[in-house]
Amino acid sequence: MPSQRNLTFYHAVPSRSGTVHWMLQELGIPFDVKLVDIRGGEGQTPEFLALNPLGKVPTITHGDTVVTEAAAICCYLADLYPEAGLAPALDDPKRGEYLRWLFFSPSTIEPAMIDRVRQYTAEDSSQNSYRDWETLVPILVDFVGKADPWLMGKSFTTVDVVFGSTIRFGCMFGILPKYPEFETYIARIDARPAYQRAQELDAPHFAAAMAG
Ligand SMILES: N[C@@H](CCC(=O)N[C@@H](CS)C(=O)NCC(=O)O)C(=O)O
Repeated sequence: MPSQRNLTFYHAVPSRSGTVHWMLQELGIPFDVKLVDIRGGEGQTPEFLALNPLGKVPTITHGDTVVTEAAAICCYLADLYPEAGLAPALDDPKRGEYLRWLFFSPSTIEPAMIDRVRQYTAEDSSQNSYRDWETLVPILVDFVGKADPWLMGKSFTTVDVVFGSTIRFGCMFGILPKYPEFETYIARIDARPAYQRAQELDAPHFAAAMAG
């Protein structure tokens, strides 16, 4: 049943909020967009900091509920609209695996990619959430290579939106090697109408950001 509470999406292009925009397009639900000029300091206004004290997008408000963090927002939305079939039900045996990979992106892959870009190597890999790059990348290649055609199997889920966005970002910026497993999977993402819709709607904002 559609939610009666108003959904507002705080978005910036380009940014991690692109993941949430894709998710919203997959769900095909009504929402209001508020563009936040994060590069111009709009994330630091008292009004926005009251929603997200880090001053970051993505952020959503759903009625009086505020959700921040891309993966948490996508998880929240998938559970809010179970009829879209983007998340296994709470008692589905696949739920554990779903949550594992959904949160693997921000808690494990992203810190690894950031350390990689900054050329930071911890002396003791047990201090890293991702252990080390050499251990992590084959795990990603194996998981993505087994997509059939989606990461959780036959059904497209929120894991594809969140994990898929991270893999896509990593390959696009040359952080992750362009393994065929990644490229084949990214081509599937690119063919999704909802992904294309989000890109098309964001295109003018992207052009403006690049021009500015
Ligand atoms: N952990 C957050 C990170 C969000 C984040 O870093 N957003 C960036 C854009 S990609 C941002 O809003 N930056 C503006 C700023 O820090 O002022 C998430 O996963 O959603």
